[in-house]
Amino acid sequence: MTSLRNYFLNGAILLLVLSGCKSKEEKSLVKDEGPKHPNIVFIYMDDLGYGDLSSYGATELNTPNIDALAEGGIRFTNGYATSATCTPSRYAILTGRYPWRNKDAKILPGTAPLIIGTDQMTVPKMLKEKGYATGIVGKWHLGLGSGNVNWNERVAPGPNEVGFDYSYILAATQDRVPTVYIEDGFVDGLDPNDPIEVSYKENFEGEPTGLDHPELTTMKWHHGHNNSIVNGIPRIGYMKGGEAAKWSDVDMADHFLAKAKAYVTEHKDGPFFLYYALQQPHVPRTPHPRFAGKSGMGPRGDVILEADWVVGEFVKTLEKQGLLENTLIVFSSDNGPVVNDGYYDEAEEKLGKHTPAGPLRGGKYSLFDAGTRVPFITYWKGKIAPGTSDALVCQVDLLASMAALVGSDKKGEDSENLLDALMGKTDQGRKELVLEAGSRTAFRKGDWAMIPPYKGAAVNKQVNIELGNDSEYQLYNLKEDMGQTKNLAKENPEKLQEMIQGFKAIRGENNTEIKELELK
Ligand code: NG6
Ligand code: CA
Repeated sequence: MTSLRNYFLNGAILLLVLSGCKSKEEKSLVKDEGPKHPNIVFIYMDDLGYGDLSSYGATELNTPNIDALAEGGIRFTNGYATSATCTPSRYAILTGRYPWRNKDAKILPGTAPLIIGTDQMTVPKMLKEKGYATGIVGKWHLGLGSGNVNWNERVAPGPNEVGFDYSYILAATQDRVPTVYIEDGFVDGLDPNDPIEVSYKENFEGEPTGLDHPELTTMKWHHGHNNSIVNGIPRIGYMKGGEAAKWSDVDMADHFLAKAKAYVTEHKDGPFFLYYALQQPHVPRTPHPRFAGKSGMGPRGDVILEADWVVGEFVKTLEKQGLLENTLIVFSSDNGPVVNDGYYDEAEEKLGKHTPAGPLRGGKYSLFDAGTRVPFITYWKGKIAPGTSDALVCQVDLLASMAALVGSDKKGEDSENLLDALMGKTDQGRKELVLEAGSRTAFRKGDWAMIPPYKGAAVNKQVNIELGNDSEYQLYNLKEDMGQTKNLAKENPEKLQEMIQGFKAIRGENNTEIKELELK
């Protein structure tokens, strides 16, 4: 008995002595293994394609500042948005849930109600529970209010009700009304004597539109975009009043940058999460005069150069505040590229040899890979060793991965913890992924992509993009055929069956939405 007691006692003493003997270095290593609370920044582009950065192969555009993140961090070659348009991808990146589970997660008008439930888990909510300050600067496009918004009062619920302590946003898109900034729910700079009214149904009496008064426009509409005119640009939707609050399109990049820098500076004692959602290169492309003409590729190229400069300035701010070693940056885009998305802005004429989608097929709105495969970079100075990763990663995984980073047990319904892949510790990403374009979905598993047969046009002629619709099943091996040129469905029926089964297991055997779109 005594000897047993002595044995335990000695053991305990030995343990104490051992831990007391640990060198300083060992201690810091041990500490390093626990949950970390670095600052986290998502830099999210709007419609930037897989081939739009020099670090992703562009030869006609030079993007040194974003390239510096790609070269100093992990450049993912299989990084995906969930969807080929904005609203659903933005829903997924914040909630960790596939957007096709929510029927309202489709391109929203500026008057749409909020589509994230205020009781839903989100990246900022999860981080807030861990003591983070949480902010959004830039494009929102996830709806505001609960229907019939009065823009002259506090507009809610919105970002502040789903996890952000601070929000400075544009409500929908740069081409949609209301063309004003909203800070914590209030229209910035609104003159109460000049109230704002917004409608997507009918014009307000006496207000000129792009359709009726093309002579008042300085940017011409190609398709859609012929309602209210703001700063010479005809938009989607009608708006009246709010003159003093209207944004200046050419100053938007500088304006958001100033807000993002101020957020970092004010929260430098951290930890903070900043979701910085840039508006470029979505239409209307309105480079600041400093960048106009700089790319030789028209405004689309110019705003990509502008965005690259913005990213450089933002990173400099982190550096100046001494935060670069303590900040994880995730850079990506909400969907693939489109050249002509509704305005005559010379994007097509001046494109030259540039290929916004790189080697991929399709573009924005497409089920082919260019719709959803986008630049995807993680950067953390001193913590992430530079490299390229082929791991399959998706923005929907950021919730679970950031939760793992900060030691939270919160998860999104479809979010996988890919922290090791994002940190460059493994090349193992997720095994499979459902991809979405409009109301249609496709399936990626390993190196394979399967697109079910869908009704509808093969090409959207307005934007000149192949949508992925075909009367037959399509099966591609992306490793051997990145450009999806060779349909292997007939040649490889076993693989096709495996893909269909895998797809149905996630998407649901009897999904009525798919059934309506499917050919059989
Ligand atoms: C489309 C617009 C397009 C763009 C898109 C949303 C027309 C004809 N086209 O409906 O210009 O605004 O919506 O883009 O109106 S997204 O990147 O926000 O999803
Ligand atoms: Ca977009």
